[in-house]
Amino acid sequence: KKPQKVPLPPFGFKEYMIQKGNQVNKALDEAVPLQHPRKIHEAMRYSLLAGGKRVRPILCIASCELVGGGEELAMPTACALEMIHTMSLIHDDLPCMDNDDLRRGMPTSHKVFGEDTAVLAGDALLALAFEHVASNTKNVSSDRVVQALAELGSAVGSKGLVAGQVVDIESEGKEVSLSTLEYIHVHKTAKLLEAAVVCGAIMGGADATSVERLRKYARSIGLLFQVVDDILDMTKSSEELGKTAGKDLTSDKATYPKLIGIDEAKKFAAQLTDQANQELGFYDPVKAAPLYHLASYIASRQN
Ligand code: GRG
Repeated sequence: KKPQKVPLPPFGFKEYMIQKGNQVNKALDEAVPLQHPRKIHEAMRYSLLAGGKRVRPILCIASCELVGGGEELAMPTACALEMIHTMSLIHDDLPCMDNDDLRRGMPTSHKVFGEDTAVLAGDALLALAFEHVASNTKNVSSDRVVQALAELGSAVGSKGLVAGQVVDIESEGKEVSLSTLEYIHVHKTAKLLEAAVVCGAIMGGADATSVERLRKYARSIGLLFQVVDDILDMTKSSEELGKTAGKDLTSDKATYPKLIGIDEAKKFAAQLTDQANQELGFYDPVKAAPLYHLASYIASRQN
């Protein structure tokens, strides 16, 4: 069947995000009880339950439901994705990395708990992510659970987030080519979003064709997420400085608007949205409504 371009199906997206977000927050709260040793669990909970849009868990659940699985099949993986995302933020904020004082509007983990505990809270969240999927996924074959665990591991390690971070650090203060910028974005941001969608599909019982179709959708929205972030960064810093958009000189960090201009960056974002929607054209538009709207949300988000 040929994919068809369809208009965005009507859907209560805001309510959907709130409802799924609440379910995820409840499951995360239960996944990390405040136990002995208290300080490390306080630090894990502090960062994990500090808000955040919960985009990765919701993508995972939406993908699982699209292929016919119930939310409960994907919930442990959805939680694991947020644990991994949170640990990457804790480590990214450390003095040896970006040295940030604020995250999600609150003091960063190392500012509150000290650097030693922040490192360990990240490590513990990473380990718990894998344990949580392996121990708490119910009614999914072990083959599928193992496949999802492998997908998660590859998204995080030296072929995934860590690769992106390493190349990002190496590129600091240097002129960065478009292909290096894309490498950084694909690895630091898109890989985990890809794992979210792919793992959701695996847990939901998708066949191999569907998993790969949804992987393509996820690759497009993964890069889109970061291109939009770059555009937002530029617009925000320009507004703050009362400058014209497109002339941001506040940091030497490479971004899409800086390398190709704001208009081309916006065109690229539109292209990526179209590519993502094309993959969804193979599915019933009503069932795919959450993923259509998630792509559109990522394309037009303001934070
Ligand atoms: C993963 C083992 C391991 C180590 C960490 C530090 C590091 C290696 C990688 C950096 C990863 C990083 C900080 C990527 C940026 C990801 C990103 C786009 C963050 C913002 O995501 P949002 O907008 O944030 O979804 P909220 O707060 O809404 O969750």
